[in-house]
Amino acid sequence: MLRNMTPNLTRRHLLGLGALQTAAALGLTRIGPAGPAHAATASASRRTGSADHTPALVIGSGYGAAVTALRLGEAGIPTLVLEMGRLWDTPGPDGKLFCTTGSPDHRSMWFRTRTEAPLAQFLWLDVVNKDISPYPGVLDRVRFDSMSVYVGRGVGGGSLVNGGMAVVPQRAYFSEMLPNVDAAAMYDRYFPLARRMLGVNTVDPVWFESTEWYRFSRVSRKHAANAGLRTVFVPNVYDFGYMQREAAGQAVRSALAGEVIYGNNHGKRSLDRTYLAAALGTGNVTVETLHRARAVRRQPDGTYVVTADRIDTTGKVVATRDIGCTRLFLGAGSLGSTELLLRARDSGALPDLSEHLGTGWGTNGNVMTARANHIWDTVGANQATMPVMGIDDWSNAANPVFAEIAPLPMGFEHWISLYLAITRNPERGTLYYDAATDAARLRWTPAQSRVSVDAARKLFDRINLRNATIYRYDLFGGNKTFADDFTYHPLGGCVLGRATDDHGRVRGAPGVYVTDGALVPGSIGVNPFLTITALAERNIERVLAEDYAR
Ligand code: FAE
Repeated sequence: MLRNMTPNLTRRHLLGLGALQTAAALGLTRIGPAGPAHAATASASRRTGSADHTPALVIGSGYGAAVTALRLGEAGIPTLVLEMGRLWDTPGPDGKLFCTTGSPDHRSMWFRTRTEAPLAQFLWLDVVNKDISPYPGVLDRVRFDSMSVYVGRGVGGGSLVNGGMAVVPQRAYFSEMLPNVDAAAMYDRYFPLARRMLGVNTVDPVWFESTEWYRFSRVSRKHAANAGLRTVFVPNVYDFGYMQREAAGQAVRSALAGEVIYGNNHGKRSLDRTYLAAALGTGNVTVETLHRARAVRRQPDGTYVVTADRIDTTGKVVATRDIGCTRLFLGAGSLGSTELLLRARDSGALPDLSEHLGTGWGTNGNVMTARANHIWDTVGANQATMPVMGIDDWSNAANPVFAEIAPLPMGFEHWISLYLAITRNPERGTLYYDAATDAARLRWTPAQSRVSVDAARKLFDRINLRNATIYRYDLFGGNKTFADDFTYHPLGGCVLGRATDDHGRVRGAPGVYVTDGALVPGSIGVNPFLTITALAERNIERVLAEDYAR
């Protein structure tokens, strides 16, 4: 079954979508250009004559990885993509690919016995989380001592679980964070390219003003305006034409049925329907799912070998494979790519990797908060899950904050205004390799999160004061008014120009590249996936032009 498709699919997308669809139906872990029935002879190994070597190996299938796989495939380079999660294209017994947020089941989270939703409580009661059976579910919460990180797992990475907001960062801040990147090229070429490829669109402002589904945004806009604050529409990759049909009762509901963090069954242009479908359509790209890359080593001839564990749906390792590659592209996300390189450096496999590896990690200043509205300021029982508006106070030099107006769709009126604030937090953490657990750990303290809370508090104190409202204490556990112990936006660890060169080439390992959010130094001021996509486009274009021309 194909989820509803993007309006401007090319023949290449359709070929790729067909391969994804058939692979899922057959329950295969290998999805290749020739279709899954021919998986054993899929292109990457066929062309090199060896089942264990591929010219290009991409780890992960999120934004950076998907861009890289497509451009390598278009250039005619046989490419293998390894993804630790599953392909989300097979309906469960309920006929749906993904479970709902309200009734999560095994599909919701990555090998858990209970869900770990960001909003743990309502009226101090643990009514949100549910017991589930362990399974390679689509959302993971990676826990470190004072910070946990939400990430997507599956073909498409974070695009499967995120809120779809596709925001171009403020140019001055982009240049401050990434001074060695030519901003003109990014803003003239790569951001527009990324927007087009991802299918970015904007809610119809006329419909927005009248629909019950965005009443919660309009109420928050009014309260922001009362405090003299500006709001802006935020573009998204959710198909708003589809959403309007949902509202009219003409299409199966997804964003209007509470679906988001555990996946959208319809409407969202996730990477499996954009970049990855196009990549498979080139005929040169193969995806292997349920494969977790664990180790990287260099061969005497300068090629690399990646050791990967193949797991089954119980999490058991059913095979361990060594896959050789001429070039290795890491797209396992900020945590995944950094961990692979830290392990390789500190275990002695790639001893020349940079001392900057693991540094420059940040939460993008994420902090969540909620306000209690007056009884007459109803936010609506019906709320769309895709945010479309933000309070934009980033130009306030004294306290820059960009706060997305977030939905809280509970199916009844609760008078809560929820926000995910992105603050300009200069604090940076460090990821390091812990040999005892063979995993990356994070040095990050509660004091470092407090910087984000202080900035968000200044903005929301102002809104509360002008509207005579208060914070909610019952949602985040421990009577907290700010959720400062998790992030949706992990960034950094292999920062561009430090652990890599200015185009993602890993220092100390020629032929290895970082393609994902690990390149961005901890903060970008807006939701990050558009920046990650555009940077990946820029970097792979240069790598194809220079490194493959040699
Ligand atoms: P990412 O998308 O995380 O992909 C990495 C992939 O690599 C995943 O599929 C992993 O399973 C896989 N992987 C990791 N380790 C391995 C390994 N060892 N072997 C094989 N595979 C591996 O990387 N951002 C926005 O811009 N707008 C939003 O509205 C937004 N909302 C969000 C909401 C939620 C709930 C979450 C969790 C995130 C949200 N984000 C949002 C963040 C966004 O999804 C994230 O920045 C990008 O997905 C990061 O892209 P990367 O390419 O870095």
